[in-house]
Amino acid sequence: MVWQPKLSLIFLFVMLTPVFLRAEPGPTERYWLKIGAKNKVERTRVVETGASLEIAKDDYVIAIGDENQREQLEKMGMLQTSYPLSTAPFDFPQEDSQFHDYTEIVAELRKIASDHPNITQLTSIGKSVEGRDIWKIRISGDLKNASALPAAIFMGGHHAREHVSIEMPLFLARHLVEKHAAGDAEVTRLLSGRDVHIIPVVNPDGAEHDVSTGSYQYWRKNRGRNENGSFGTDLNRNYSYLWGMGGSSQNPDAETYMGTAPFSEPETRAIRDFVDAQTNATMLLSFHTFSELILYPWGGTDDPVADERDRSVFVTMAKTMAKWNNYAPMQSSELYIATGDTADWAYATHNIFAFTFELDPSDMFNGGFYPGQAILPEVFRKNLQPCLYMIEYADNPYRVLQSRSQTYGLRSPLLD
Ligand code: 0X9
Ligand code: ZN
Repeated sequence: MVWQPKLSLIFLFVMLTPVFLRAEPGPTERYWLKIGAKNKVERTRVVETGASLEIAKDDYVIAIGDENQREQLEKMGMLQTSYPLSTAPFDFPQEDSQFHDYTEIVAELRKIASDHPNITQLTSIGKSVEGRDIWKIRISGDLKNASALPAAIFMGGHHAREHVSIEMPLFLARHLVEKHAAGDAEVTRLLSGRDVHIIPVVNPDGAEHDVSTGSYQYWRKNRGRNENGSFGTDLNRNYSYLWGMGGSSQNPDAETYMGTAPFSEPETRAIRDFVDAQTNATMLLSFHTFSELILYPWGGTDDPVADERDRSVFVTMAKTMAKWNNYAPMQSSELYIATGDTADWAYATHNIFAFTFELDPSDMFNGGFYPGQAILPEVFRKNLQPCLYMIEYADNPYRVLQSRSQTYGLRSPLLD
């Protein structure tokens, strides 16, 4: 019911848009797909075609897919409506100058590092397919001993078109160093006992590709060349835990292409090698967009996390963080089953309490992947406390199971 009036609005927009502003439909045309799917079994069938699921409602989902996936879903009797992506009216690059492209990300990180040399270290953890460095900024109030301190890891930009997910970790880095420099008591206390690692963009090639033409490309994957000549592996399907066991595609053309092997991509290998070596890490947060969700393992299976205490930590943390950002907390597989994502791997392999946030906006009618820069301050505001909370509890995540007053004091600014 919601879809129809919106569709007609979009239709109107398209009809009024001068022809020269529209991309020519071609064989590689991709589509918004409205698909009838009432439960996670049906949602999983959708992602298994290789389409990427963007919005899940009670009885339908919105996905992005190519002609092939559109046909498959039609044959499966699930497709309700489809709509060419190239005519979607969410294209405001000229007004989005506050977003950072790769050069600006690097410049910003270099500035943060050179302005705050005593508490930061900027290193490349590896190179992308096209040879771009994947930068990580480390922030600690006690750099010399940081490896012996509890660590929290934040990352963004696995998916190219999810630019807000790059801005959030960049903001966090800026916030921490600036508050520290200003003598903010809470941040100074927090950083004095923690080792924070921030990787704003895991997929720099994809992010660049998405903005390189002056209009958004709706690109998701990395930019590796596949055997059939197509481009890209879905980096959030390329981690090793239960790789290829559901919710990802073997078709290189698909949005959710799993790659040729676990960690076949240099970008995921860089994250793997860094996290493997970071033996002090207990918390990890991977930012994505959009839908306003807090997701915790497992995402690759319906089974809940087996360890009861760990499960309680995940649930308690997700619910606590939801109070600040008002996102919906849930086990990842409740959204849909997808194997090979970052959080499942980090928890399965290293027992790290790993979360995925789907940041603002709530849906495509509020801008989808391209909501415009005006939303950024609000996204930063509501997601700052969840980040500080993860850093705070990195010393012993099981502390979240104790009552607040035992550990925290109700008047802590972190709980305001
Ligand atoms: O599908 C993804 O990789 C994430 N959503 S996105 O729209 N940003 O692409 C969600 C991953 C959640 N993990 C699982 N459901 N396993
Ligand atoms: Zn994503």
